[in-house]
Amino acid sequence: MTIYGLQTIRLGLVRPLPQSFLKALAQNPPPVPIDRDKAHAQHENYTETLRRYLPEVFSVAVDEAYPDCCFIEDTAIAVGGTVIISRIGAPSRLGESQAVSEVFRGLIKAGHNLTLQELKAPATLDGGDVLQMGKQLFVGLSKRTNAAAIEQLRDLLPDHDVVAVPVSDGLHLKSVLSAGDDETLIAATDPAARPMIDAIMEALPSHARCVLVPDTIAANVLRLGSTLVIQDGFPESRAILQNWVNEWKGELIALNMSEMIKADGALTCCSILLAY
Ligand code: CIR
Repeated sequence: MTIYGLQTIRLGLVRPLPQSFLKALAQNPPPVPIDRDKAHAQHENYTETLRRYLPEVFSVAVDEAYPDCCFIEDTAIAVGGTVIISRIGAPSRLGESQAVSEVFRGLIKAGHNLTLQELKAPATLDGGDVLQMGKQLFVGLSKRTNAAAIEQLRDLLPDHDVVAVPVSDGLHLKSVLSAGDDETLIAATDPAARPMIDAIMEALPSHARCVLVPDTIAANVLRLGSTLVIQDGFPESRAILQNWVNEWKGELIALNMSEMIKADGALTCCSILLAY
């Protein structure tokens, strides 16, 4: 199934939420502390949703030493069959990639046609800074992702156009925008997002469009074939996204991820999806 330029997602990786999640990094302490049981239930619901829509979902063993380990998106990026193991920009998270790399090695041994690469120091990169739209890879230059990572990505992905996008505000590039499909950027109306949107729209083909939503967290969506997964609890943004989904007669489902949001996590950050 190929939908609007999206390749079929063959498999996904997730990593369960650790008991230590209460110690996860957060740019600002949430006014209401994280409810761990609720967080577990939300993360399990997310995982079950992926299992419903993807042919295969693998789980990386949880590691209590890493309170943020459920945010697996940051540990590696998958571009077609090339998996690039990252070096996360937060020192306390650097070791998270090891177990993810081992799972990919196991998948390769089991016959998955993947190539494993890795970023090397001094590169640092969080997967949350990487936006893929067709053959273009937009990479946020942020507090977590540096120019050395962008240079290495250019060498590792010679058939892709790797475009650096300065992230002046917020944690990651995808904290304020994400790909609805290869030609549709979903982005927040927040003025802080504007320079990032402009840089991306300028580089995309002229027929690409941008769908703006008023809630910043709702601008991070997860596209699973003909289903668009969005954050629950943001009715204005939901109505806009529902209209867009109606255009291509897709399905919209909303997940409540309130406890991940408290640790700066969005929808894309809890999985690595592979389409190859
Ligand atoms: C962190 O600060 O690294 C985590 N608390 C949140 C990471 C979210 N990752 C993502 O959106 N890709």
